[in-house]
Amino acid sequence: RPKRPKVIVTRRLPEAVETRMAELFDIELNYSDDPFTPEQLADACARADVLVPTVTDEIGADLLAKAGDGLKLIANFGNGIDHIDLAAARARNILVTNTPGVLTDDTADMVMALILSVPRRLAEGEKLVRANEWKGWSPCGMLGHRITGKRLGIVGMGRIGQAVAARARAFGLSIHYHNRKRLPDGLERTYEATWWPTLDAMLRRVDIVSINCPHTPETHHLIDAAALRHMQRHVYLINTARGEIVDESALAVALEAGQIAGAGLDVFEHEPAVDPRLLALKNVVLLPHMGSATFEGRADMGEKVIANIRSWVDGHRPPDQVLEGWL
Ligand code: 8YV
Repeated sequence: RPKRPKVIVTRRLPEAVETRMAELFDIELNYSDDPFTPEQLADACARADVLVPTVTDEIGADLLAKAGDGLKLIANFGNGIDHIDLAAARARNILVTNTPGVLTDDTADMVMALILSVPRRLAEGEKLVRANEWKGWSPCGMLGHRITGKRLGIVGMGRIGQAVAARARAFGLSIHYHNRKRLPDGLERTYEATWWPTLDAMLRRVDIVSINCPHTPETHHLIDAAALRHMQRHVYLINTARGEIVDESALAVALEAGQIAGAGLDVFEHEPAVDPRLLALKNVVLLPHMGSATFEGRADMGEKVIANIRSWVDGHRPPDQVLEGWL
């Protein structure tokens, strides 16, 4: 393995991360910060020993088929790796790493921010004040729904799901979760969580739904028109995971029809495009994929990427290697 590998980074990273990388590796940066075009990405794969992509880079089998023999590591700057064809990478002996753990708290905080914002109409109220349209306090003005005492259904009880559960309990929500694997007894007791072996059964019983699972072929459109029909009319849907887990068009239809009460979305099916029907609705809060966007988180992610590359250079297995069967 090259001692000073050629590392191509597809997006601008925090300056301190880039500086540290330049000390350690032969790095090439994308100074424009526009995502690479498919041609630029193919060129990077052809020339790099290590590629550092982000969620905005589609790394499919076609692209990897054109990769140079030098490309041996894809050190993703981010946790979700649904934009990388793992099987194609494996077939070419290219390792893939991600940055788990360091964006758990920030993402869970964003889930709570949305859980608090949507039922209590924060965005709507803020717009009213800014537009100079607020006529003053009134007993029935800006009424929303109470959070305390409601049932939260968490879809995907991994690190982030559990961090959401811990926070939500402090707000008086009861915790329900759907996960293929049930939590060990001790953890279930910690969150006083109720496990639902089937998603539909849980959706029928909870008041707020938070999506916290990865996007995989199995979870693609997990929340589709049928799943939305299982939810009660007062339900709020929160998605900070991946837009593709929700059928965005079906969600827009359900919201327009008042089939559910509202949604808080930080991710979309075709980012950065957002279904125009959602833009017209008052009862949704729409955020630009900023769940993990903290200075601290980005610095930690950079450190993880560097640690993964360094351990690969030293001939070790990178600490955050995405293993076969991670799904
Ligand atoms: C990251 C994310 O900012 O890590 C993830 O999976 O969705 C984001 O929070 C992004 O992936 C960076 O590549």
